[in-house]
Amino acid sequence: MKNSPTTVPPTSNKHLIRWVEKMADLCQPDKIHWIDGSQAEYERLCDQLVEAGTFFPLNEKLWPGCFYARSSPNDVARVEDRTFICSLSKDNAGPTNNWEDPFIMRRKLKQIFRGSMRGRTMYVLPYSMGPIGSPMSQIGVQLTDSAYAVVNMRIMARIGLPVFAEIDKDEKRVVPCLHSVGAPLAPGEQDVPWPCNDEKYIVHFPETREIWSYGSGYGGNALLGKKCFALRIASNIARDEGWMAEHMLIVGVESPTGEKTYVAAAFPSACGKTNFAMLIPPKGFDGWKVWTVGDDIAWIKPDANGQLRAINPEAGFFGVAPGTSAKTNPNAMATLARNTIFTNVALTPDGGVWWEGMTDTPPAECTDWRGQRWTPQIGQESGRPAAHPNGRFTAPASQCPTIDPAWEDPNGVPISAFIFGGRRPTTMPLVYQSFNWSAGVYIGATMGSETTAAAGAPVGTVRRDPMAMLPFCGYHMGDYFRHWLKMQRNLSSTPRVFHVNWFRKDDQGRFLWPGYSDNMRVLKWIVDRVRGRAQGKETPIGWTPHYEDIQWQGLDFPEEAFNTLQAVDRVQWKKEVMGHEELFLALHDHLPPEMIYERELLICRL
Ligand code: TSX
Ligand code: MN
Repeated sequence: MKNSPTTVPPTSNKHLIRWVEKMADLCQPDKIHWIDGSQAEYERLCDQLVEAGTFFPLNEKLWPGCFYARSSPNDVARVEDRTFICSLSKDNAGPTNNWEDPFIMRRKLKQIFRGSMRGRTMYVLPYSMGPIGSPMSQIGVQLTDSAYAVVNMRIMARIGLPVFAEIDKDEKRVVPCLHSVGAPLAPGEQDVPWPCNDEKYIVHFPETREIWSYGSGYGGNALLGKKCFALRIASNIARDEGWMAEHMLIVGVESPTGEKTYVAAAFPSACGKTNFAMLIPPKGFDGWKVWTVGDDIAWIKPDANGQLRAINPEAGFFGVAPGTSAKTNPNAMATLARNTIFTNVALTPDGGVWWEGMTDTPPAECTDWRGQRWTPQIGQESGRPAAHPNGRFTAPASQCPTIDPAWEDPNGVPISAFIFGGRRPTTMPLVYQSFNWSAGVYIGATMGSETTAAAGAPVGTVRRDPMAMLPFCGYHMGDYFRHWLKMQRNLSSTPRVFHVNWFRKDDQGRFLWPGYSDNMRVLKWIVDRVRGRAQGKETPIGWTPHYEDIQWQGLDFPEEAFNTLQAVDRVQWKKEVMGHEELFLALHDHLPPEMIYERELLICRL
């Protein structure tokens, strides 16, 4: 073979070796590097990225072990319109996914990947989503020409030799993932700090369980273990095997007596999911602790006793930086204080990082995410933020002060409740509990956030995002609801289902609820309900807490304000239910009848 490997394959898996050779033949890299996952290798790759101008090492005193990167301005986020589900039948992908015929797409991909890695190294990156060896874990191998993707994946997943060993153990099935930034180099051509291509393809083959990603080096487009595998491909595997791959955080709530209750929660974007995953109880909650298991993805499976158990398939946090501060999320700030990769935030003159919302006063001067000089005045005049709104930190989960002692338990943690939420200025009370499982699935299926000016759609309408899975469900959304309903069959008891809304406003546009730490008051009621300790008040939409069911110690929140916050307005709710129809029409032929029944029941109760 022309591409003589620079390192010897640390695997005996013939299928894997043959696939690597085939893909190298297609992509024509200069070198092949089998990733061992060691610290020394990580440091060499980081040095190389510094050499290439992709990474700036941060001030070792202020930000030990941290690096700073700026992406190309045309590669700053996931590209949903370039994301494809290539199932054999279009019907299987459903109306909420972009579908392309797998044969046509394969032909197209072979064409664009041909020679795409010329002048670059192809890294063979084996990774385990979930603790290595856990019966709930899954293995992928990502071939990539991006060292940036490799070092980020080392934080976000378990990678390297132990994963090869796991593959070799019993010829485990791996999900092949091919990734190229789509920027081959001619002989002697000078590379750019952030190579990528204007034309992007994020492609999933659910039947053959493959991922092909082209043209982007950023986030979910390039760290293929995360959204591509752990959600889009895994949702297909989970449906076939009777488990759930969900876009959910997982927390463990510990009471003063040491009783531990785990819940999983799904929120649309911009609801502060990572903040909630790292919540610190407020004053008045002595002895209560919230432990973090994960902030983004949960793989959830019934155990032999019919109890749902969940793992966090990730090993790090790929969090949105803007808005993260010592006030909004001290645990995140502690987590990202070292060994963290920052992308598309601002660089300060002392070799530190900054982003909007990190401190009350911005630095007098810094370099913005585009590499240009930025001062508060320039920001004000140009309207440009110093950090990109989707600027990120990649930080090891193990560094989180509240990381749960059981976060790497191979058997997962027992899940007692699901929480759905959304950003809803009206209609939705702070918290309510569904009457039963199918009513709960209905709540998840119809959840969403009200659109803001930033979101594109007309302001003031609700953008539905079922279970926060709209961009991540790798098959038909109607079948996905069906799968949720069917899960009940393998459970001894179903988790309790709740809906929360931290974002209800008064008619002056002010938030009615302080949020953040005070969300613990809601979480405690949820735990008390799960444990059969707290009262519920029956309303048309579900059970809500009485004022006295909430622990108010440390917060002056009058009963009248609480009643406003919890109000179920029949007029608003009738409008709300009408709004559910839109999504259901789009899914009509795959929509489980239970969803129609639940809607009718809700209308009757209203
Ligand atoms: O993350 C948030 N959470 C969850 C925290 C565990 N945010 C930030 C959302 C953007 C990512 C919130 N914003 C929350 C919240 O609970 N609530 C709000 C709305 C809010 C904002 C500011 C105040 C109150 C509510 N400030 C004062 O009352 C002073
Ligand atoms: Mn997410």
